[in-house]
Amino acid sequence: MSYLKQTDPEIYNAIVGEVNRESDKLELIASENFVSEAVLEAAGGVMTNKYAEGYPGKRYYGGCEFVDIAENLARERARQLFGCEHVNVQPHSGSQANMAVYFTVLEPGDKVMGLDLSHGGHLTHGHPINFSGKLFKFFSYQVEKDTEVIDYDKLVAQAKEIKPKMIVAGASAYPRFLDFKRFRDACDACGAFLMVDIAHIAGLVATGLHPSPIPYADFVTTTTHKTLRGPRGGMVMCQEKYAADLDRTVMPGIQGGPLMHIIAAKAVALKEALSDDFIAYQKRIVENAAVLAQELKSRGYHIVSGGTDTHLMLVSFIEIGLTGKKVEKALDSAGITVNKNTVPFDPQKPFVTSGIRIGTPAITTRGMGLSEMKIIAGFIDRVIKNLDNEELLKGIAGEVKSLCEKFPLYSQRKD
Ligand code: DSN
Repeated sequence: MSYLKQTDPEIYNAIVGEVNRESDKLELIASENFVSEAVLEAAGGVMTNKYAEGYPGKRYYGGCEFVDIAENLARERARQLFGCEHVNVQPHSGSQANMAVYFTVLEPGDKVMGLDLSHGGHLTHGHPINFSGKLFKFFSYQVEKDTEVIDYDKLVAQAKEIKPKMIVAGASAYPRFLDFKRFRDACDACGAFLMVDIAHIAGLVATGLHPSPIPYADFVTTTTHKTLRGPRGGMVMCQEKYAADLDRTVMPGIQGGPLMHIIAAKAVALKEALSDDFIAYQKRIVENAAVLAQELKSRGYHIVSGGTDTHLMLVSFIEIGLTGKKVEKALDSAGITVNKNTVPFDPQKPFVTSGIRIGTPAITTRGMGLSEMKIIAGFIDRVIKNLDNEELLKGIAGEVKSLCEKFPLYSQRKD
């Protein structure tokens, strides 16, 4: 980063600070990951300079022969990885991927069903303060109070009653497998489209560790930066019959020029995701999450739904009367990064919450395994039992740093 150091020392120092933060702390935010140096190179490359409205072979600008190579590779690799008929790799984010699908087949005011945000859903699945909830008439489905999972018979019954034009499956804080066949049943019961947002589980779906929605869904959206371990961005997959409408909705419908450097980086990440190493990596993510959940459970914590099938777990503090806000802050002081998260039937506001969400994709990328999960569960437990003991939290931060040093990350960037 010698150019940056000279041109803009303030940004240079902020980036070095971030490299050190990522290296020295335990990153347990379930939606984050550490991309490879190859992905970083592509994302930081000269394709950022290029305007390329349109699609490969059919652009509104000249000089697109090399960005066309990048976008075609991204599309081919995504189709191969997920076994989908068509893919659009241009959405700048997961929100825009979801917006593209809604605008492809819905009209303002149409009825849609989505998982309640406080039960694990996402803002773009119909929250009233989000464009989705403002433009469309969303109805929430929820998890059950006793099991903390979705009851699919109830979902089908709710779909029959509401008769939505679309059902959105997918979540940002749901630790169990989603049953896409049952979602299809619910859609078929009322003639609805099925959109599945696999942003969180894309890496697991790509490697067969979570059942795929492709055989059941009309549209599948994802981000590319969570378990898929690519650059920050979005993607939409669909059946061929929707391809032309979807592509027109993405551009010119909701976006202008695609971010070609990010599309190139998506292509690189998708190539990495097609490797055997990536399958082994995803298996380790799931094994690590299962062990971490079990270790916390055996220390008496309430793990929502009793455990996890995926890369994440939710810890509920409703019974012990703590807030996610307080626990998040204390963990941060101890060098452990998580996010506070609402849990089902949470009495607290979203900025306070009664839970935290924990995920293993990032720490698994840096090579941590089962024995580290046991150590990390111990750290978390000690923090929660000593939330106000700053001296002890500082001591744990030292132990966290020593653990992290055994699993180096971006060390050549710490100049
Ligand atoms: N903000 C993401 C997450 O943390 O799950 C979802 O978009």
